[in-house]
Amino acid sequence: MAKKSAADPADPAKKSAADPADPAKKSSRAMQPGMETSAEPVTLVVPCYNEARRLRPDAFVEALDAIPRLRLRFVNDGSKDATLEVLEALRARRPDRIVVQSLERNGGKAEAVRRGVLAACAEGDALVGYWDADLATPFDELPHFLDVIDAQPQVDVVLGSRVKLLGRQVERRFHRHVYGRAFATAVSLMLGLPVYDTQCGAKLLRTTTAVREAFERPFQSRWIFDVELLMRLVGRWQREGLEPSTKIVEVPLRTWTDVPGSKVTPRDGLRAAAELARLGRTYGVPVAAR
Ligand SMILES: Nc1nc2c(ncn2[C@@H]2O[C@H](COP(=O)(O)OP(=O)(O)OP(=O)(O)O)[C@@H](O)[C@H]2O)c(=O)[nH]1
Ligand SMILES: [Mg+2]
Repeated sequence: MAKKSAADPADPAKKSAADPADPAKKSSRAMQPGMETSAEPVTLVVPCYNEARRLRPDAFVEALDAIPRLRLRFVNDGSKDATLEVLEALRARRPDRIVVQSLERNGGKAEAVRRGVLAACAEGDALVGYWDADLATPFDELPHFLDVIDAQPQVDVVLGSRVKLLGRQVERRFHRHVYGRAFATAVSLMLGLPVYDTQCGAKLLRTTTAVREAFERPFQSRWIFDVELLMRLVGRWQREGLEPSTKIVEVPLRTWTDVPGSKVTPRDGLRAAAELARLGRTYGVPVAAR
């Protein structure tokens, strides 16, 4: 069950255009692009599985203070450690901007994100994203995602992309980088789209009917649900006569850090390859309009 903040009726996450008390509706001239308080609020779902030791509560509070339109929905994925206590303490620091949703049993990141996104959609949020709890992608990157989605109404999906360029701090372990490049090349052939990075843990979505419906059914994939999400969307857009390459934008990150404590093992890499083959059988190669 979703654990809502005590101040639920006044929850600014439940925005309505007519709510003058909503801080997200007040205008501010001094903010940087993507941070305007007059802009549409955005809810980020943060899946958390046994994150008690890795979570940096101050970083989340700082982000909320720096980006007035931001709300956070943490989904505790049946953690066995003190994650829920840590999240509740964090929520108490900004109770009107943070929701903690707790799932009884560990269902994996895909299901945790799916449940969080569906709950945010049910609240009527027009912009929803998901962001890994380890903050491998720092919140400083979020305004760039918002700039894209604010400025381009036809764009429904913004993907963080870990492109290793000179002058940027994108530090991935060598073997993860090489495996990631091979994986992404296979995915782009399957999608029929030149996507560079589907597996970055930072994504922003406009909750159109297509996007909402893409989260309705559980994902068959546990490890590469981001790919399955794109396959669902690409198939649907093609069916509706929309060009998928106009609906998705990748934002190259300036900073991405390989945060220690990842629960992903080399065996998961093999599982991901097997899941990709299975997704190809389900959604077609390249993804077909069906
Ligand atoms: N691994 C794992 N992560 C989960 C699960 N449920 C939720 N998560 C969250 O998913 C996010 C990603 O987990 P990480 O262990 O950092 O894995 P990753 O970022 O995909 O892989 P790295 O690139 O190695 O960091 C974190 O916010 C986790 O707390 C789960 O069952 N397993
Ligand atoms: Mg990580």
